[in-house]
Amino acid sequence: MSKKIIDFSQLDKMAKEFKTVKVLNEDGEIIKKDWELDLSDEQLKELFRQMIWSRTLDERSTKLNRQGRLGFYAPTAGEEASQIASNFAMDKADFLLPAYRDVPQLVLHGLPLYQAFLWSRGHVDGNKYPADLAALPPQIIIGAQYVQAAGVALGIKLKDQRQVAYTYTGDGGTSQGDFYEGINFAGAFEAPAVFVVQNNGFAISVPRNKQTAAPTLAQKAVAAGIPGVQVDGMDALAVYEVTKEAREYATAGNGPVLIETLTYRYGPHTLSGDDPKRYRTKETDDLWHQKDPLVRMRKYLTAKGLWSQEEEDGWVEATRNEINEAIKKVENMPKQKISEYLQNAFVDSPAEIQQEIERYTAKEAK
Ligand SMILES: Cc1ncc(C[n+]2csc(CCOP(=O)(O)OP(=O)(O)O)c2C)c(N)n1
Repeated sequence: MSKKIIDFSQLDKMAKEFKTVKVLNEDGEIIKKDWELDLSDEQLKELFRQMIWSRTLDERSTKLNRQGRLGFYAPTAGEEASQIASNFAMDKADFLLPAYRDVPQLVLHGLPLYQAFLWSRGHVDGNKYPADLAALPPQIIIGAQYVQAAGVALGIKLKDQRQVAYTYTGDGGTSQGDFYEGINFAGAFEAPAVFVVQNNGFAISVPRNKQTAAPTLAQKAVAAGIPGVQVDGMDALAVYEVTKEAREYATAGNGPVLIETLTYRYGPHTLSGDDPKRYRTKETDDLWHQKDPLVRMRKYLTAKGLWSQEEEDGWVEATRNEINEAIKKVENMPKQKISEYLQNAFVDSPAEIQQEIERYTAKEAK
């Protein structure tokens, strides 16, 4: 008989239990047997239109940033299935707590595009949200939204509403204390939160396998006593289905769910000085391009007779026009006043800030 009491093979056994959920293969064919899709033809087209919108927004935002017309920008191309399909499973009344890369979901949830651009340019008006928008501004502090999402979800539960709070972080975010606190708290209070981890392989330049010894990020849910699921994050139908089920589970009063999406960002981490060539090879990029979520959906829709080049071109053009109008509006607005910026820092400004406000107000009046 072995003298060992601890079952050290438990770790490996557990990792194998977290299989990646997939629905569409790279040829756009449904691989799940007896699969019944929860989306009508119209909804499928709308989901794809939103994904095209997001890719177009990414391309234009990158150019606008390079022209000095946008400020902070975190590229999203490659992550459309993860971002847009998860958002597609949500309700308007659900509360979104986005991270800096989740601007597309925020705009689709109801933030006017010009305000997203204002946020990128550091203008306070970018944070003045319409009253009916259930969302917070994007968070730059990694993992912080997880704690806030747990709190918002508890609020939803106390008000007896059938909604969820949903939030996003990256793979790196799951190494933060806030991540564990958030999922633990929501689990303990059975708060209706949907936590999405967008595992795009890198936290800036740090590869996923250098960030944690955990074989999957989905299994981090186990310690919090909540369900965790890993899904192919380049497969819009799988992401949609998983998020929809997670939402139903949470709104039925069962508590939160953690979803890990396996995805990839084609561009740099942000446009503020990162060069992905220093830590990623062309071979890795090429491999992920073959899994592209748009190509996969296009093939699937074509086989169903739901796609045409003309229609897609029309969507791209409409998006470009929408972006042009939004950026023009932003550029025609009065410049941000420093006094106004300072007034937004506190409800009751401390004496030193008050002095600064007065100093700048006098300067700006000249
Ligand atoms: C608390 C905190 N620590 C460090 C940073 C600096 N930082 C910005 S992005 C980033 C990496 C995030 O990687 P990941 O969570 O995988 O998200 P991704 O950007 O890849 O979606 C870091 C460390 C920060 N913003 N906040």
